[in-house]
Amino acid sequence: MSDSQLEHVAARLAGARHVAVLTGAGISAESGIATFRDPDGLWARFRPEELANMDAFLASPGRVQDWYAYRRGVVRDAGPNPAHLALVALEDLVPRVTVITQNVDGLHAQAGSTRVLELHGSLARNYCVDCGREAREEELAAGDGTDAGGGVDAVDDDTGPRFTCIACGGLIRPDVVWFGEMLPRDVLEAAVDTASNCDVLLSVGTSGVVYPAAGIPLEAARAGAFTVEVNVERSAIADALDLVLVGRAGEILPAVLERVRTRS
Ligand code: BJW
Repeated sequence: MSDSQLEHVAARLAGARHVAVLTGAGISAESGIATFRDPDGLWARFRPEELANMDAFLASPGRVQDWYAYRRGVVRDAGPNPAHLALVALEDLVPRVTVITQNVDGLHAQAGSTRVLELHGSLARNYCVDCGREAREEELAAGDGTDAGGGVDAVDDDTGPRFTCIACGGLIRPDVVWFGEMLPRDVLEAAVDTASNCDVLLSVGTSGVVYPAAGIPLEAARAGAFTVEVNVERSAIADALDLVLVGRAGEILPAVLERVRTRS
């Protein structure tokens, strides 16, 4: 990442009316939350098809529930990092900032971002697959972060359901989007609309391999926005974007923000 690249991005941001930011697991990596596809990421240890789809859940509900209980525990102990906070601060420098996140950890809202679109749902919500009733946090708390439900190794054991609905006995699942499932229609529509109408789009910490999310920066590029990637390595969509800033989001975003601030 060169000085002139940073200046270029800062100049574009300073002149923008609407900035869209697509984020992926990489923005939370510096908060201590594992990504999916990095060498030490979640998929290095577990196969997505065994955990992040409905068939896997119905075949081994306890295993999948344990995995999510473990991840809820990790997220509960984590907090926003300088990358999340830089996006919050950007709201004071640009008329409109919309964060479109694939993350289910809630860290953008926790940091203070005011316009957040959660494409893949949230770990914080859980519901019954039979009656649709939302399970309250205290109904799941017992399994979070404990030996029974929390240890990441617990997902190696094939168990029966750990959490069932107190109203109907159905299986409780996280309100996240698994492979083969539709994204929430209103959220996806708002995200595509944002991409089509922004002046600048930042794609931060995503591998750009999961669709339709990976299509959001491509739509922004098609619509004429200035598109920038921030990633420790070039993603699958990097070639389609205007500029790639290689490095950690927690270092690059605060540095860019500082330069926008000096221009304002
Ligand atoms: C840093 C960093 C630092 C590290 N600083 N950077 C078109 C083509 C092909 C396939 C499809 C297609 N359209 C749809 C599909 C099918 C499928 C799909 O995309 N498959 C591909 C993988 C092949 N998509 C779906 O099924 C979606 N649904 C759908 O399309 O519905 C319509 C439909 C229905 C039925 C049939 C067909 C279509 C749903 C996708 C749901 C994804 N769900 C998950 C799990 C969510 C719940 C959970 O958390 O458990 O979402 S999978 C996982 O991947 C998670 C993430 O949000 C998502 C993206 O991952 P992300 O965020 O990019 O993380 P990583 O780990 O991949 O990358 C991290 C990046 O950070 C890396 O690049 C690092 O370098 C970087 N990094 N540290 C900056 N410090």
